[in-house]
Amino acid sequence: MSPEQDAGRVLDGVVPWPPALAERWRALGYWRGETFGGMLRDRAIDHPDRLALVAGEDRWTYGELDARADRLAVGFRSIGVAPGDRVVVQLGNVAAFVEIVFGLFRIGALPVFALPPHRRTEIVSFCEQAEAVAYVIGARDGAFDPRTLAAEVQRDVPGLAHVVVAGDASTPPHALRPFVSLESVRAPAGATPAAEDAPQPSDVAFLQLSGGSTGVPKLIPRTHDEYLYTLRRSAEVCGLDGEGVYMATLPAAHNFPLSSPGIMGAFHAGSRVVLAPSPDPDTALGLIAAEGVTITGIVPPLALVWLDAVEAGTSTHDLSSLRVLQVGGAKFSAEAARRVRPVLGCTLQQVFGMAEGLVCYTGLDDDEETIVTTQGRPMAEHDEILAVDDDDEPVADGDVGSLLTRGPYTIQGYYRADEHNARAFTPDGWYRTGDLVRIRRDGRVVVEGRDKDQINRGGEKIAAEEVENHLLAHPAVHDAAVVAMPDPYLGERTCAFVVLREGASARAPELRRFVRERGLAEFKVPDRVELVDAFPRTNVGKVSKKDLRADIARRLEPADT
Ligand code: AMP
Ligand code: DBH
Repeated sequence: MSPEQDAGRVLDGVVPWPPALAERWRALGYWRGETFGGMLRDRAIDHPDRLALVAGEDRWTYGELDARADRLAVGFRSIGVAPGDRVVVQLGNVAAFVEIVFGLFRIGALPVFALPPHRRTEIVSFCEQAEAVAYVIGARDGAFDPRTLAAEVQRDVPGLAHVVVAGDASTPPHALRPFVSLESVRAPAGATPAAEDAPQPSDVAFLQLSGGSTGVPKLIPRTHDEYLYTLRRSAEVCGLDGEGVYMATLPAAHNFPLSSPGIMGAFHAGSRVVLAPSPDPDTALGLIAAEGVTITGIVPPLALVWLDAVEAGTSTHDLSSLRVLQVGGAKFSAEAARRVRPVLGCTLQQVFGMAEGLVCYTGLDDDEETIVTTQGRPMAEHDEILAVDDDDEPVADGDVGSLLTRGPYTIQGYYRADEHNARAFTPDGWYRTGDLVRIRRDGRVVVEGRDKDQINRGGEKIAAEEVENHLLAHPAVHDAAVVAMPDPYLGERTCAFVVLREGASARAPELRRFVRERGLAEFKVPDRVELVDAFPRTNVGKVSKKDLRADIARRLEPADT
């Protein structure tokens, strides 16, 4: 392929793969010139009548899913969504999520994978950063009505041409323009998208989200070619084939249940996907039994809930079909990890991954000690990992260092983020993961901590700076510093230390409410607010978050004992 073709459909603000590297990954067989749309078509041709997707009442075969994707591809095109356009998709685990993203893939439009907890601030930011032409939402979920949110987003983002609702599309009175229903977008049966709309394998397929460490969450461009490699290899490492049944327990748009091997890896392998509407043990473990689920992936706090429910006998579902329980997104303690096999009767697979690329897995055949005490090894032979010190020099073998990585599927840069990219990548193209790890002599990685300014709240990532900025918007707040505090269940929760302006007064509940009312995902609202007179400082005068973390950990101790 020529360098011109390498660039594919050029999207401004994407750092392209250097042509020589792209050539290398092709020559080594990592990139095989596939696209998502083509992959689904191939599976549908191979086994049209095999069940592909189970979600609530919906049970679709590969043939049906393929035809539905085509009808939505044509439908989105007809309302004006063009190849290369960005579409923010915010749906829970419903069948529509799958047909919509494949519909968009087929016309080379890029889903932006918002998560169900995101609210106005996040969605507006995604729409603006991506200059999205459409925002797809679902049905009401308890007290939360996505249509109310969408109407607010429409007001804040003038360029947003369409709000598409997979569900009741009646438009709220304060909306600027009428919403459209997914049903009205869908083209008649038999419709097929134009061949020239189809993307190239080297094109960016979608924008994934970064947990981030900056004021605004960054968008991550992933191409068809490299992401399809991750699916193929993940399915292999996880032992998922056409006989397997993968259940998305976490929201399917998240990179872990999307791709490690996730729903996309399951489709790639021609296996069946089950979407769990809720991760609670009754629903999720019930679905494992009812649908014969063989593998699913969850975060550590959820693993604790499942282990406790089964051990206590409050959940008695038959879990004999479950072969692999993946746990990732945050550090799983060895103590909890040890309980998985005896309690659930399946193999634990630790997964240490990131939406930026690199994914490490423990092997299904690894000895129990390795499974329980490490986060596995990178999935690709040509993944490079390096633990470095503050000067980017490699640390001694087995010492803790900051993890750098590069390889056949780790991005070259965030979307439209030149300034941030200069810090997040080294001049030699290594991605700075911000994770502190030990790399064992056998190549296994053990995650020991973090040197990025982020809180990992049971797998939900919170950029300290983002929350600090919202606190600083309060008229009584002079300064704010958000740090992690230990939590026996979530691993970490957030504590905001706040210095008030002289003479001003504000109490913790008011500050928490203020952040919530700024339209932020609930998990980012500080769990605790501590009002202090001043912050501890480092020698160079910076706020010492290390001291603040120690301070709050100390304050929590008496309550624990
Ligand atoms: P993101 O960049 O938002 O996709 O989040 C990826 C980050 O989640 C990693 O860089 C780690 O900090 C964290 N993470 C994911 N899996 C694990 C794991 N198994 N153990 C510890 N941290 C993890
Ligand atoms: O936390 C993550 O982002 C994550 C965890 C496990 C991930 O992106 C993945 C596997 O692919």
